[in-house]
Amino acid sequence: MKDFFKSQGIEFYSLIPLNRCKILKGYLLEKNGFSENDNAILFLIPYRSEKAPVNLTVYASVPDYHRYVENLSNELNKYVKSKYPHGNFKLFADHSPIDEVHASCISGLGFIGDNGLLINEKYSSFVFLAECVTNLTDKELGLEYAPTVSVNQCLHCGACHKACPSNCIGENGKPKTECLSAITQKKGSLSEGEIKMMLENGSIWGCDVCQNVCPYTKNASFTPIEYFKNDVITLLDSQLLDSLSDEEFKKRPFAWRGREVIKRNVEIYERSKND
Ligand code: B12
Ligand code: SF4
Ligand code: SF4
Repeated sequence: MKDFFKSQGIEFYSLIPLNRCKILKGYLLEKNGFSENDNAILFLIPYRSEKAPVNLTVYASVPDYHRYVENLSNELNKYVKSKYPHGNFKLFADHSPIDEVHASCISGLGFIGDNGLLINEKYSSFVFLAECVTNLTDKELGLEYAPTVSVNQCLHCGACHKACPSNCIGENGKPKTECLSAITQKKGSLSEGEIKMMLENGSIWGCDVCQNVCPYTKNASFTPIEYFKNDVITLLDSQLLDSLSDEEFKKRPFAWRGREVIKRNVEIYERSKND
């Protein structure tokens, strides 16, 4: 498996038994023929492009990572077919059976910041988290289980807490349903307060405030993965949005909500520029 990750340019990966993970959607394991006695190889997908977005978050400006994982899954299937004919492998990301932040942390791939995100020493939190679930053992995979290592820690500097526009961070933080990221993705109409918050924080899809202010982001590396370097949208306006064919639209991270929600946000943004 080391060869596979190397061939795909994936630098950070680590094996852990699933029974150490927090299971969020157990049915995804059962549906794919796995149990909690199987293993997961957690890995990081750095995605921050050098082209800084103007009115989107970094994750919304690059092509959709779910598609990247789909392509990777095809590559994995080709690889394991001859090497491990009796193995069962399945890649997950986001729509996943486990709490990925917790699992990546206990795999030693980074630490959990006060902003709730997995922070990696090289890429900061601008990494998507994914995992390859398999019924094969550590020996068969040629991997060792992650040791309980201590990696760098959150500085508890308070920068994310202070900057969070929704007051979601910290012991008395509001629930994550009030996170600006969730608000920008909500269907229906937004309240005046929500609109103000979205415009003040510069992104019409998602929120990067607690990542941008984190000291670990200052010297973080950009993505080495070609998929996230090309086809980056830095400014999304109505003209660009309307010009995207259905096929092109489907490649964007905001597509899963349909055109209406992102169109609403683009219109709010444009109205504010004209005022
Ligand atoms: C639902 C969801 C959201 C919701 C709600 C977030 C939430 N935390 O509930 C919304 C829409 C708000 C959201 C926003 C974002 N999300 Co989101 N989200 C998810 C999703 C699908 C499930 C999260 C979940 O329900 N976890 C379970 C609950 C119980 O977790 P929790 O309350 O946050 O806390 C748990 C852990 O964080 C951990 N934990 C927390 N603190 C500590 C401390 C210690 C010491 C330890 C050991 C553990 C620990 O234990 C807690 C209990 O299990 C995950 C993918 C996944 N399958 O995990 C992505 C995920 C967390 N999101 C991701 C991203 C990128 C984002 C955004 C940055 C996107 C953006 N730019 O707008 C923002 C960031 C918001 C933030 N600061 O958290 C990435 C995070 C990557 C990373 N480096 O950590 C994930 C992992 C998706 C992926 N596959 O890459 N998200
Ligand atoms: S993503 Fe934005 S709103 Fe959500 S916790 Fe981070 S700073 Fe707060
Ligand atoms: S901004 Fe400071 S407190 Fe917040 S996650 Fe980064 S190091 Fe931790």
